[in-house]
Amino acid sequence: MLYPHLAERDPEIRNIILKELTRRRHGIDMIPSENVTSVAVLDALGSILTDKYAEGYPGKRYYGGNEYIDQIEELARERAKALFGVSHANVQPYSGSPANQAVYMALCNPGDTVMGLALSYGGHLTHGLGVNFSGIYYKPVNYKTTPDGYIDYDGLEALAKEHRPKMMICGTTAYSRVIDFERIAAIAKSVDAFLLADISHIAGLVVGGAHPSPVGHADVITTTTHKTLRGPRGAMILCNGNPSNPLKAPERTRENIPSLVDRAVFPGLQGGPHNHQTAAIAVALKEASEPTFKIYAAQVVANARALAAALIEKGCSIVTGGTDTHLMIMDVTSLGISGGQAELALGKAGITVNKNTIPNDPRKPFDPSGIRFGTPALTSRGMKEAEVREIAEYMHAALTHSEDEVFLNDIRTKVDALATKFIPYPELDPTV
Ligand code: DSN
Repeated sequence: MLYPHLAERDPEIRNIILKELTRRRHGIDMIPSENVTSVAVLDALGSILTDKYAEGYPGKRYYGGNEYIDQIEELARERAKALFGVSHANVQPYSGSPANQAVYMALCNPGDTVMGLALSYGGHLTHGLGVNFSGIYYKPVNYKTTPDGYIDYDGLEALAKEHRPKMMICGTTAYSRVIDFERIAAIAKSVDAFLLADISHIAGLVVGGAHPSPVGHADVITTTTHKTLRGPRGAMILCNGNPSNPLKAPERTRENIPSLVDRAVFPGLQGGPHNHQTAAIAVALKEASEPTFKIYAAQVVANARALAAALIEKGCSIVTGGTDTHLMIMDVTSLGISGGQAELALGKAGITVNKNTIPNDPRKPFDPSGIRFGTPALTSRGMKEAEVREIAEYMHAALTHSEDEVFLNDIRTKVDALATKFIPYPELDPTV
């Protein structure tokens, strides 16, 4: 029986978890920031490590009894350093937004100018947006993409020269093309700005050799651990150099970035690290260093390319005309529907995507012109190009019959037949 202790203590919660597991088994999750972790990652995440307080860093804790927690955090740090090829890793950020917040705190003063890709053009809330801490406590300047959807590097350079930001951010949540870290680093250097690369979406592709690495170009790198990296929810901050004493305020220089980062995470922003999460990150990093992960990363991109090509063949409009990564954005307005309607229709057909703005979107973010979807989770389930081409058929059929409930239900039956051939978490059977 799955979750026997919950069955005894809280069957209500257990039943809802099983319903979610069943939903996942019978549908296809194409939200590109989601994935299917290994059951080993889940084991670490559900472990007794959650009970322990360990404020501080290995060897320098504010609580006793941390000899084994230290070993876990050290393993996670060492694995992160080896996998990404950096000399310092902080594995304590609770998630991606707190990791980015820590970098702001480490490298900028409130009121400093920061520059990132606009959210509505594929950036992130924390890359400089008025309603987020990044726009409330700092002065955001946003670069955009050109009308064809590629990052406007010339525009970025002109803005950097005009505004001379303290920190520039590269990294995306809804962008399907390779990021030219070298070019952005040269621009940051020319205006003496720190460069943060937020590789949350592409970290798994980077370590799997399917996207260039920002190491050697960016001053500091943040990543979540639960997207293409296929770990638990969580985040890491990576950089080069060695921390001195993180409890003394160091000068804001490039050499001091490791100390500045550590000090910003704790005691600057967080208290006790989530040790169960750290252990699960360590497990995911071990898995990502195995040769099969390279095959996974290459297949994620091959699947995304095959999906984009199949959709374009059917007349769908994919921003930039394709993808180099794990995701793509589709403009659905030529089909006579909005992004919200597309998300709903696909949901009824058993395919989960999210509505998303397209570059220079004339519509509002709550019901924009596009949808965002990708291949990390379905590739983890073992699907390849043939299955992805089948999915393109179902997506196109659903999108062109978005009002026809009977038709959508018929598609759902076909999606179910495909989904149940590639069950996520095959070790976890909700029916027993
Ligand atoms: N919410 C994440 C995503 O879906 O891309 C970014 O934080």
